[in-house]
Amino acid sequence: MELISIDSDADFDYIREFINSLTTAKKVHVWTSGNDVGTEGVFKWMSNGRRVFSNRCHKGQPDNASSNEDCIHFWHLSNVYLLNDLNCNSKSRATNCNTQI
Ligand SMILES: [Ca+2]
Ligand SMILES: [Ca+2]
Repeated sequence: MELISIDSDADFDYIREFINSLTTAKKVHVWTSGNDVGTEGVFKWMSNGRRVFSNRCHKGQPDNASSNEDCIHFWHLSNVYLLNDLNCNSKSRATNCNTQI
């Protein structure tokens, strides 16, 4: 299994629409490969090492809440999916998206 990396706004929009189409009844977290495990505050995609763009994050995110959030996921909040950092071990309503784009 490979977690997704997102290289452009167009890819982001495509993936978000895909996630929305799959989870109409129950909104879930969808993990991506983005993380700041290597250097706190510097988020990179695991597969290619490119920086995660921050213009598609929820307001105030990423916030490294409780100094323990290193993994990027799609978070459905205020009726929209945007990115957020979350504890990598969180299992709350989580799923994976390993579709090749
Ligand atoms: Ca972090
Ligand atoms: Ca967060």
